[in-house]
Amino acid sequence: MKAKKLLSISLALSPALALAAMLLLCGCSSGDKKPEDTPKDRLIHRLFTAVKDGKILYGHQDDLVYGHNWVVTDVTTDPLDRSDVKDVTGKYPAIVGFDLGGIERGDSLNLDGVPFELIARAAVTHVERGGIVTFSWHARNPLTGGDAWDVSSKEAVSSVLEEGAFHNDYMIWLNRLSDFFESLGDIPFIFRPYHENVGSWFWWGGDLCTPDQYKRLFGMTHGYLTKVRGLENILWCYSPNAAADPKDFMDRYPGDIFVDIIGVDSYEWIGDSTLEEAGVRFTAEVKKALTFLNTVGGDHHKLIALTETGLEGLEDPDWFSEVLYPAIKDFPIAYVLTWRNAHDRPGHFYAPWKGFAAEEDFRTFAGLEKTELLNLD
Ligand code: BMA
Repeated sequence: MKAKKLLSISLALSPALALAAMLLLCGCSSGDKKPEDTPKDRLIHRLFTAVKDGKILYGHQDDLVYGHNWVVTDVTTDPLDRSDVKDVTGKYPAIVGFDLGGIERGDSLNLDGVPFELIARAAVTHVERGGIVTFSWHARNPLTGGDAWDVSSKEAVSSVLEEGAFHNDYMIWLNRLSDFFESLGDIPFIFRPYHENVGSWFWWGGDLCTPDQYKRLFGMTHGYLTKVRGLENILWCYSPNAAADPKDFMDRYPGDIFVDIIGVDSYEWIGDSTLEEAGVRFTAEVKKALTFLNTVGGDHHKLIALTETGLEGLEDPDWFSEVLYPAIKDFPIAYVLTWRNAHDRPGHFYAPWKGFAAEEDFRTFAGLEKTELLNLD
């Protein structure tokens, strides 16, 4: 990390000096790089290879740090070998997701009460086992001090852009985020900031900022982490929520140089419908979104993924093999990630655990042709 210190010092002096320092430290220009030279290149290649082989990697949020009825309490020495997915299938998920909400304030626990120290150890452990990690970031509202869901002001995004009143404060937030990423060492990972941005439930949402402001927020974050902090191991993922018209995704697309993966978040909601109606509606939404992403991914040469999904409480015990799998199997997505199994909210889970009714179906899903969990050699 000494090289990064040198870079930070140069940056404090002048951006031009920093760029020169970066090139010096690399000992090369990016043109000298061979394909698959860096950890990031290798992860991109691995994901493209999975797609080429017709595989969809399965991911689960917060796996390893807690499950439906257990939680890791020994942050520093727990072996992190428990997983609801592994309890049921014998394998860890290929991808594990974690959320960094709270890192911006310097908190020691994330918004769901997970110590960042534990998240860092679990992320590195998972990668050392051969898995892949992805981070989302439910950052607090920088203008109001409320949480990520505080949409009381339409000025939050503009307030942190270069000319905004909270720009410097936001740089401190990005600095803390970067410190966390730097603490992971050289592992490559997927970062998915400012997600579900076509909807309007987060301060960076569709009605809360203009497309240009959104793109500037994403680009500014990318620029700070990569150019200022020299974090080169990040696969940047842009992941709007499934919108009625998927074309809306691209109004806020940050641009090819800022994005490695284009994903979409889509959940099944039952509401007043029957299970069957909800399944049909979800399937149609996922297929519509992935049909669009397939075209866009091809046009822009990007990986595509179903970055968040699930049916809360798995009321449909055959959901994984009979609803999710048929909805995704014909699309070249690199991965699908189901949301977390909260240990402190009994109904808030998205993957089965040992003893739950949908256990058998999940084993069926795990054994289907396209599904890939983590194969430990
Ligand atoms: C949501 C819920 C919340 C949680 C948030 C961030 O979908 O699971 O309970 O705080 O994600 O993890």
